[in-house]
Amino acid sequence: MNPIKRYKYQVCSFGIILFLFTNHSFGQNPFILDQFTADPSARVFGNRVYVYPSHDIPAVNGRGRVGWFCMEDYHVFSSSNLTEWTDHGVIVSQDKVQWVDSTSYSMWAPDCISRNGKYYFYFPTKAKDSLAYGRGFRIGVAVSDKPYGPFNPQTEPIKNVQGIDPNVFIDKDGHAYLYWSERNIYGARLKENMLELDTEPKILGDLPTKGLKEGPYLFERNGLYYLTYPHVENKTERLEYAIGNNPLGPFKFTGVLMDESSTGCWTNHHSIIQFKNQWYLFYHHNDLSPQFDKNRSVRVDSLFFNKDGTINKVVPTLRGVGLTNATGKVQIDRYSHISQRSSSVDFLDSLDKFKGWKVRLDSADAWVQYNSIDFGKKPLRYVAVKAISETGGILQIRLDSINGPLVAEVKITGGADWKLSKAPVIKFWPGVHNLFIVLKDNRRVEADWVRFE
Ligand code: FUB
Repeated sequence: MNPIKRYKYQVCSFGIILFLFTNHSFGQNPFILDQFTADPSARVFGNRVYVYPSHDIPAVNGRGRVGWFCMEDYHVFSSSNLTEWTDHGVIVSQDKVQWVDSTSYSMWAPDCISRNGKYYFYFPTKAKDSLAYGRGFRIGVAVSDKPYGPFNPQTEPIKNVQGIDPNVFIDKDGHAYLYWSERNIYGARLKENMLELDTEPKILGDLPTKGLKEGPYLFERNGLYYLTYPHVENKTERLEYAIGNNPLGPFKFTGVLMDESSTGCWTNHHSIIQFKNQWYLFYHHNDLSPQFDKNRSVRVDSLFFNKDGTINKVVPTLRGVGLTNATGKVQIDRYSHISQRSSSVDFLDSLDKFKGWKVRLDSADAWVQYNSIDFGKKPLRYVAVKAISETGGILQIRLDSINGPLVAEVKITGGADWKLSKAPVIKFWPGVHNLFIVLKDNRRVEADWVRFE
């Protein structure tokens, strides 16, 4: 093959590979829809956000402990806009790390950080030799030249660290710190090599003493060090934070940044990053597994600070972050708001939840609102709705308010199957708008998505 042809071939195959790995989730929550993901550690490397989550899989007899967490490997996901995510595949798995008990399925919450052109991936799990390493969790490190691997696991876990949920922070003076939890939250300085402790571990306080604390995540903003962590104050974990003037504290409990999950998901685990001048909270719920909270899904919402440095509580949304392209499938079941009366959301297929959700509008004037759709500049002439309605029904599509400009009136044909119904766009409005879908009469319609063409 001549060099130009080879180049074209490589570009083309890279494109195909990227396409295959791209999960078009359009920034809604949860944002990874083809597998369970939990404990998202988000990092900005270059101009992309990388998310290193745990990878929940259902435990079955012979694989993990039924009814408990079950994880055998880690994937990494990345995005340049927080709306389209690329799954880079498996980066570390329990059967490829020398010291790990590959029957334990305990590859819990990880973290990753970059230093001097290398990427250090920290993961907690159980060792196969409990006499040498103890019975609890140890923390290992795998090293790579790229944020998406391949990662090369060290042959031994980090000495003098026993616990879960590693988190790493590098301060402005270049010192690196490792945090982890084992009922309490611990911290210690790391050596320059990022693989060994430089100081004795210390318990970080002054945090609430009652109830489990785990999942530490430390960041710095305007000279304040924020130690954030999940804590069970009542029944399930909520996210709290404490502020200090030093990476190892002391930290003073300051407040709650996310309340307990309304779904009853017992765990929450998070990370906080600034990307393109906006702060974001990554966390998890059990959206794709409402009956079993050990199969979780990662989410992201915007986070805002008050002038005094305190954090505004983040309220979980389905809509998530970023703009959604009008020409993609707008998943209106991930709504911004929905009418209190005569509307609901359910799974498309109760036996295969990975197929996603649908919105049901039952009687006249029931509506669903989906914010921040980018219509671009080039006129779009049709709107298509994937919907089902036994009787047939009419959906009005309006912009920016429930009585805003009527963009289209879509007649949904009656029948027992899902169909694509199309209608012409009455007037095209360029730019970014909020979309309102309103049921015109009392004939029930269920809709999966809306797309402009
Ligand atoms: O994912 C397993 C464990 O659940 C994590 O290590 C904890 O932080 C909790 O999210």
